Amino acid sequence: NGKERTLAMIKPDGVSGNYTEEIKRIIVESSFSIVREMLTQLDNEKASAFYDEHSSRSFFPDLVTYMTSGPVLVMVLEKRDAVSDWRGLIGPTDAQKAKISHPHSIRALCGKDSQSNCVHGSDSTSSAEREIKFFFDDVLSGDIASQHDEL
Ligand code: YYY
Ligand code: MG
Repeated sequence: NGKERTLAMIKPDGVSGNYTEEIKRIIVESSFSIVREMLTQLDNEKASAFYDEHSSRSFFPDLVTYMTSGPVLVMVLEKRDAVSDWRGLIGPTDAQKAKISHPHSIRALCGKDSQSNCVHGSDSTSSAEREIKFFFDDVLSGDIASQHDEL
């Protein structure tokens, strides 16, 4: 049916800043279905594994500290073109820049800077598949897996 799935996350600053309701309203109004959701607390090992591609970057230790600073809400979102549409909604990585170039984006709404940017979105369909399995190992990603009935 052409639907696609992506992994979205409300990061610790978004959850503690009480942005969950508003972000979920934006998600639903933008025609995504929330297929699964889970409030969870990342530990160092899990946060490091999630951001493994950035493990050699200078910002990595601070990133892990930030990501483990409080609970996060992870969600599997579904719609046509879910991966690119969710990336479009969240806006650029640096929330400071988002406030200027993408003032209606979610990162402009609740992010602070290039680290504390409130939300995550998978950057490709292959990342989405990996990240969905990372948190929900019983849920397949991609358009072969519209299994609402079982969820
Ligand atoms: O995919 P996205 O989250 O927009 O950005 P990435 O370049 O993949 O970086 C992942 C994550 O790392 C970002 O959301 C915050 C953090 N980060 C940082 O703390 N400082 C940077 N200069 C760049 C990224
Ligand atoms: Mg990324």
